[in-house]
Amino acid sequence: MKTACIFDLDGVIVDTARYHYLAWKRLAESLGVGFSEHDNEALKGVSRIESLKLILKLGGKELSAEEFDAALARKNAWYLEHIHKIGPEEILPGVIEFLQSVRARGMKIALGSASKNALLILQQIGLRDHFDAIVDGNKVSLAKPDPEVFLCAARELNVPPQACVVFEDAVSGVQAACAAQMAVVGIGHAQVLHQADFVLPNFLGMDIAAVLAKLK
Ligand code: B16
Ligand code: MG
Repeated sequence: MKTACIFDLDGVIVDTARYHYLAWKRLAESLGVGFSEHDNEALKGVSRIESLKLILKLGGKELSAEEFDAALARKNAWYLEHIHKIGPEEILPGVIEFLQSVRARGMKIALGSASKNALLILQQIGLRDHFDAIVDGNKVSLAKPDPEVFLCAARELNVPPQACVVFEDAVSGVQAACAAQMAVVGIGHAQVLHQADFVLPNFLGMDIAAVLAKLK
């Protein structure tokens, strides 16, 4: 029996990917590396450190440990310039109604995100109070596809992994949920997220009853 839902943040609750893109592009160009929206796809769901490693690889660049940390800090400052301006209008379609259906069914709700800015983003969009537990990049050290973030969320909710349904938009996140032995609903394209139990384009017109029926 499923008693809890765990939601990824970026790409599931809110689309912050374009703000990550703008900040990574600014950083990449400051380092003399060209960076396109296509390149940005590989960074979705990937931690901040791993994202910078990918960009350096793309440009064939190397940085000292100090330069690497300074670059991470610059990127985050530029990202936060955007995040401080966002509000509830950035919540993806159907998300609020879906969260309400989960709550109405008496199920618990957690966030399982790689972002170290997750709490700030939830506060900016006014959804903080919808979550019983928030597990983000400040609480876990192993990046998706490691299952740590979702296992930690289940522990915080005090439910077994098998009782959880994860909602994820990134391939690495779907793999993390599978490794945690949780049911997983992909949000996005079925060809990309083929390891999910099933895939929805978004939450529009969906409620938790329909999801649980599909998982049977
Ligand atoms: P931050 P998610 C992920 O969020 C993003 O998809 C990914 O692009 C980002 O690099 C990562 O968070 C770390 O974010 O720099 O804010 O700590 O999809 O796991 O909610
Ligand atoms: Mg995501």
